[in-house]
Formats: sequence, structure tokens, C-alpha cells
Amino acid sequence: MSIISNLLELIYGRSECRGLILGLDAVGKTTVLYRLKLGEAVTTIPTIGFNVESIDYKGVHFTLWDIGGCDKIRPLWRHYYQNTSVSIQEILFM
Ligand SMILES: Nc1nc2c(ncn2[C@@H]2O[C@H](COP(=O)(O)OP(=O)(O)O)[C@@H](O)[C@H]2O)c(=O)[nH]1
Ligand SMILES: [Mg+2]
Repeated sequence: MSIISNLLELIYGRSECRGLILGLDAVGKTTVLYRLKLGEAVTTIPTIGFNVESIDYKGVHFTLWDIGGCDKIRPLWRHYYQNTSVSIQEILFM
């Protein structure tokens, strides 16, 4: 098991991590998500709703949610972290 998964096990007692990628429109959230998933830059279209991908990295299973950032969708962000144990360390603001 890698150092990262050992650390996560130590901190959270698991080798699994859920995260939210939040930010304003067109700052590159979807690009980052698919860069991590596929290892390459992809052509994106504005996200309506969300993209979710599972990524295994160094023995840790990440589930990353990329939530659309346009002003109509922004009020819905709070629903994605409601009733979860998501802490500030698991939210990537862009
Ligand atoms: N120059 C440059 N353009 C980027 C970068 N990341 C994303 N983009 C471009 O910015 C635009 C919006 O990216 P997107 O990932 O859809 O943004 P999102 O709305 O935050 O999901 C796209 O045309 C991307 O190709 C970057 O690091 N540098
Ligand atoms: Mg997007």
C-alpha cells in the first residue's frame, strides 16, 4: 500500500476518498477531472448539472464530483455536501 493510502487510512480509517470540485464557470473544473481520469486534456462543453468519475490513484479510490458553476446551478451546490461527512479538505475550490 502506498504512503498516500496509508495516510488516508490513518486519518480517515479508509483508502477511499470522495471529493467535490467547485468553482466559477469556465475555470477548468471539467478539464482537471478528465485530466486526472484519462491523463489527457479533453474538449469540454459547459457542464449542465454535474460530472462524476471514479479514479484509482496509488491505492486510493477517489470519487470526484465536478459540479456545474453557472449562476443558475450554484444555489444547488449545498445539496451535494448535505448529509455527508465531506470536510473542507475534500472540496477543491477553483
Ligand atoms: N489556457 C488554458 N485553458 C484551459 C485550462 N483549463 C481549461 N481550459 C479551457 O477553459 C475552457 C473551460 O474549461 P472547462 O473545464 O469546461 O471549465 P469548467 O466550466 O470549470 O468545467 C475550455 O475551453 C478549456 O479548454 C488551462 O489550464 N489553460
Ligand atoms: Mg464543466
